[in-house]
Amino acid sequence: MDTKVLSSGVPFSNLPENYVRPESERPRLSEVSDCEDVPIIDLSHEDRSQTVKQIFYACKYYGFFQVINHGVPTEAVEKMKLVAHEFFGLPVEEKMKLYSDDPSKTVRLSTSFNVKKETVHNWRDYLRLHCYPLDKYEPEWPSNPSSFKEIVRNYCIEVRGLGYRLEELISESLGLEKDYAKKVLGEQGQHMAVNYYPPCPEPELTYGLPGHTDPNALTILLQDLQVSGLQVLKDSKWVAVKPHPNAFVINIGDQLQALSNGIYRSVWHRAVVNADKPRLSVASFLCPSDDALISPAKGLTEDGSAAVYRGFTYAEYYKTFWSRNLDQEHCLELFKNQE
Ligand SMILES: O=C(O)CCC(=O)C(=O)O
Repeated sequence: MDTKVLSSGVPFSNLPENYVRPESERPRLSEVSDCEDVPIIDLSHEDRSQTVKQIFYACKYYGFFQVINHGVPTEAVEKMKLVAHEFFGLPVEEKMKLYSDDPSKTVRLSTSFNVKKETVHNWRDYLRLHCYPLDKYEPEWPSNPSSFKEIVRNYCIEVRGLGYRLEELISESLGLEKDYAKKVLGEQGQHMAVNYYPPCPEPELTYGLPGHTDPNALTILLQDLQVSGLQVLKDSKWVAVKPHPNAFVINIGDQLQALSNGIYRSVWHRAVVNADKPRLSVASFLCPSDDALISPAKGLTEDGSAAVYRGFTYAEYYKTFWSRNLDQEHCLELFKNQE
């Protein structure tokens, strides 16, 4: 049976041809080393100005960091991981009830990235959910496993709170008012991608997700502690981000890069796969409201620095992002002011 998804319960002995990247685009796993100096920021630190400085450094030089003592209860995190595993362990017929390759769907199980647009596929299945406002979207979420809605709802609330705290720290770190980003980004949407990467027969030839930047404002990623796979581009080299216990990985998205006038980086990152074990990650995305007008913050151009990007609405940006392949040039390049 052609089930469309990879997590059908039947293991693969060969990598199907339409997952094989051309030689020049392969991940070259043996050349990737661990990132030894990933910034780890303790959000329970008493001295806020110290935390703000760490955030500045991490966002400017890395575009990503890990947070610990972040306030999201361990129980909420563990339950989220368990229910995600349970979901992907369901019989394929049950999961396929939610299958769609239409990116505009607010709840969908899908595979790869954008199957209708891409020529080479990625070794990933994912459940994508819109999560805010909760009362609007929760009724559409899977009701199998039976605890799914309650667990994911709770997790979403906690993660949103963390996102807001981080946006405040990020605004302050740019020398802006604490609520600057929150005001500009409007009534922020929240999306979740529960990513499931099954064991892959030939991990050297393909990706879970190829290099990309995130189109939203901020990403809060929960990584599988046992199975690593996240890599980021640092100083033009791919490096592996080893999972840190009880941490989230935070990525600056394209919108915060634009708002910061390019001081902060929406980092290129990718997920690689392995032959032995399935890997799970849960990405939570905070997204500006559709009509939010994004442009470099005035406070960052008042000294005469040129605004690197033109103003645009998030709706315009998002449409452009999804009309392209994931691994093309940085989507923000298309929104630059002429020099
Ligand atoms: O699985 C990962 O580590 C990365 C996930 C990711 O980049 C995404 O969902 O956009």
